[in-house]
Amino acid sequence: MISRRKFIGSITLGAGGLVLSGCDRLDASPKFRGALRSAEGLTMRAQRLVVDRTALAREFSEADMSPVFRMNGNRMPDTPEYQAHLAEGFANWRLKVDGLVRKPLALSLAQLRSLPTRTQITRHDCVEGWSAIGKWHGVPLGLLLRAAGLRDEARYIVFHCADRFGSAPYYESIDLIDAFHPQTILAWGMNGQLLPVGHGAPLRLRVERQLGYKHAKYVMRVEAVNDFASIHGGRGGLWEDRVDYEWYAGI
Ligand SMILES: Nc1nc2c(c(=O)[nH]1)N[C@H]1C(S)=C(S)[C@@H](COP(=O)(O)O)O[C@H]1N2
Ligand SMILES: [Mo]
Repeated sequence: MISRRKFIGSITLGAGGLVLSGCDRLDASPKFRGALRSAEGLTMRAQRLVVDRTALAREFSEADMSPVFRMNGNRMPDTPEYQAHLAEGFANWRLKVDGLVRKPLALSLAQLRSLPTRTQITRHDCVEGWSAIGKWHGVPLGLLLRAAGLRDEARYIVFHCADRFGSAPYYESIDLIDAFHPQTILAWGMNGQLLPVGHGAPLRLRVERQLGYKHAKYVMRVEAVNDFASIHGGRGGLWEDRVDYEWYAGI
């Protein structure tokens, strides 16, 4: 009998193999990039067919927690708006939830913290090759989206962040399967404390079934959209736009 794990491996490797075998011969022409994208789509669809995307990521015990959790990417947004919020202890900061919703929300940190909280100890895997286990405290994203009332046309959730790389704002996006996954939270706390600035204060996404770059820090606004093609570079995230990281970074 073929094990489920082997089955998954062969399908996703098969789709990835299409990309690898093309690398030698093809350059970064638009056509090639298009081929890469459709191979990515194939990988995602293959993974969707065989992986239960609602399954939980592994959760760990306190004893497993990393003594040091690296800070990666931006550690201090440099905009005057963010600096002003930081100086006020985020007292006047509001998380906006808008776009394709019936009831847009603007929530203070105190309101977010008074909502039902999920705590989870999970492993963060960065595409650059490091991992760390940490404890996160936050509000399930699904709860906020239900409160805002997603319209039928909504298909993706976009996270707009306070920081930038050069002039490009950091942003990320996920589909509704991940948005309503029980471990997908907007975290305001880490390891029993309020979220440190370096890890994304006042609020950062944890989307535990995907790689680190999807976990947007410094989230200012959550926008429900039908399509992300018209947002920034059109590929659903800063690294997807800039360096061809895959939009779907499932682990
Ligand atoms: N807004 C924002 N979110 C971000 C980043 C960033 O630079 N800015 N870096 C990403 C990357 S590549 C990783 S690995 C994680 C790092 O989170 P940490 O600093 O809490 O370890 O945040 C992700 N989210
Ligand atoms: Mo990362």
